[in-house]
Amino acid sequence: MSKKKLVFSGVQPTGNLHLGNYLGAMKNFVSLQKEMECIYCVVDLHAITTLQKPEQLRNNVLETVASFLATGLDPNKSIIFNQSSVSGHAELAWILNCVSRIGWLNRMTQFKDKAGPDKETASVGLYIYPNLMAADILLYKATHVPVGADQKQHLELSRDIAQKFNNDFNCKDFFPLPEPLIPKNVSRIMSLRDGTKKMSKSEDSDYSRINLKDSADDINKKIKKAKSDSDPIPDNLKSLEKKPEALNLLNIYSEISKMSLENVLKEMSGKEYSFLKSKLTEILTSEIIPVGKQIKKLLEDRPHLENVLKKGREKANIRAEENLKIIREKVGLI
Ligand code: AQP
Repeated sequence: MSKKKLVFSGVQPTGNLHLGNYLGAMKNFVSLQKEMECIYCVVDLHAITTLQKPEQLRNNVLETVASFLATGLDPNKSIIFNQSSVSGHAELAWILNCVSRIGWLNRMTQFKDKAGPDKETASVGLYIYPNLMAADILLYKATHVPVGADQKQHLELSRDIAQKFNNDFNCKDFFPLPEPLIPKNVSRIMSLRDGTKKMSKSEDSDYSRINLKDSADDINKKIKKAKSDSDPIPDNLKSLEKKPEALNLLNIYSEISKMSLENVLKEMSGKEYSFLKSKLTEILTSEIIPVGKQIKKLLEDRPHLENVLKKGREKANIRAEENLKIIREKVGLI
């Protein structure tokens, strides 16, 4: 088995990328690119597990590529492409559908959250989405997967599927068991309106999230309106246990200012949340506005973005085909 480290991760082109995607995943993508070989994928097949408008989906794919580049991914260092353009993802997903167990999928909490109370009407694709995610990773025999904490359970399933394939087809160590790389402090950025829910693109209220393309005025308004607490900022974490919205704002500030949460509390204890909010607006504006401007600029040159995808697809496809050839043999497919 090759011991070489290889990173794989994906982002769904389902609309405006937000601060959760940025802090939970994309910043990590950029720092990993300096240390390891990386493959970053715009996972359009995952996006269609819920109905998408075709024209909008095409635009969202390019916007996700623009966001990758704007946050610092370099197509000369990392492979950047869209999932549906490498058919091996769908082929391996089918093979892994036959390895994965219904009982394993039944435990996936994200399906329960996304399908809502009437899960009978959810698409089959949404239900088997974690098998496709396993295929995305295993197709390249990736060893490390940078994701937010919401994806931890899916990563564990990918490991189970890899292990079962290796056992079923008597090929110990064929698929590496991929390890999640989850940022320690900002593993889950929460909604600005409800600190018990993760910040998400599909949440109805735009006030629940900071989008990468938000204007300074949007950021200011959203942070002003964000839920916090009427008590002053405490000097210890314990007092924040039942105050998820306040904790979330402090966490975001701590991450972007690169100060530990303890030091943030030391600096701010006794002050009102309006003080934190003005500091947070300032720091978010200086971090996010340049990214948003760069996304908009990149979107003016669609041929460039299409070319990035084309080059990435060519590189990804070579690797995928090499691995698939062996996988087909192992399974007995001619
Ligand atoms: N709130 C979050 N905090 C930390 N990390 C997050 N991620 C997403 N939301 C947060 C991480 O971003 C990467 C890309 O996620 P995705 O867009 O592919 O899918 P998602 O997790 O389903 O994101 P959303 O915003 O919730 O999308 P919708 O609303 O379309 O379902 C992943 O690594 C994820 O962990």
